[in-house]
Amino acid sequence: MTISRRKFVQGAAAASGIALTANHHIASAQTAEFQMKWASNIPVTHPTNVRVKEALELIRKDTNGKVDIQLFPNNQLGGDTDMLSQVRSGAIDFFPLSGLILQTLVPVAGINGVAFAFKDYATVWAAMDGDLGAHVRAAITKANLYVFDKPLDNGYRDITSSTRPIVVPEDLKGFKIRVPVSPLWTSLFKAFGASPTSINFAEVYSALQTKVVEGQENPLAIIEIAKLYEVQKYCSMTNHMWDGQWILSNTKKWAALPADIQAIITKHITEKVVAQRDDLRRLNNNVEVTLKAKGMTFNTPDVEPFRATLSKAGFYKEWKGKFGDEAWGKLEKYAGKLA
Ligand code: X2X
Repeated sequence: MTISRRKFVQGAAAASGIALTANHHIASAQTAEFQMKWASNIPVTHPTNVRVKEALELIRKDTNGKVDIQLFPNNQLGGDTDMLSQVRSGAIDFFPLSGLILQTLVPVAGINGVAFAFKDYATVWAAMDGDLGAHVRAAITKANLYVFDKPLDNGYRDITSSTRPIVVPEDLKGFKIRVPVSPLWTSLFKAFGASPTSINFAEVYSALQTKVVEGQENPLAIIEIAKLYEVQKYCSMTNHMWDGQWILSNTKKWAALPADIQAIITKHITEKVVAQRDDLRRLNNNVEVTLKAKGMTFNTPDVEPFRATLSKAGFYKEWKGKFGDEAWGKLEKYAGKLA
């Protein structure tokens, strides 16, 4: 009885081309011509995923249910390193990833993580939507991944700790800090004399809870949404780098989509990325109050000594050499002289 009713509903949905909201997933799973997976390393409540969900719904609607992209938030499909392999193999269709983690495959993609490069958001978006971003996207394409033009915002990153606030660069000496899996992140904290450990975001909360590491660094929105305040006491507003996510897709699977469908997906993704950037900037600016109420103690260090420490340690020189003159020139076009 149930089965035949369900079949009838599906048949009706398919015939009319109208998405049924109530039975939506059952209906679309049966009728969608393109069933695809969108993977994410952050919770479903993060503004990124709120906007992604809106985009996926509009894509379903505008393709009359032909394209059904399901969101798998919160590392449900694996940690970042694993999800990157899956988007390359085609097991995952869409995956937003930090340029710095993508650096393990596309070396120049880490360039926006050069410490203290972008003085404000106007500079970030001029660079990432301009020549610097275009340079990085060309390299991503060469590595055989499809990438959407506009990266998502993640935010300026700050350092949290369960043991001591980071006030001066010397406070980082020997500091056991989690960093994402990325050469630039490791090099940055080594240059400070810290003791960085590469850990995918999926394991960060437990690494902090069990004190495998003392601290980590992330934008405030992530610290709040992933509840890191439960296992961290201090937050030092170092703003040491801007981080964002390139929206990657499997090249073959993207190319297999009809042009009109590609256009619908691109339109909605692009519009929601613009909205996401606005949402996140606002949240990152306001969430300090919430985190203080949860018991975190904030300090705002003078960043000049941090920058000077990196210069002295040869951080900028090292990365200018690694990224090469062309890419570095494009970074300095926006950031000013760094090395
Ligand atoms: O892993 C992190 O720290 C996160 C969530 O900020 C990134 O995606 C880089």
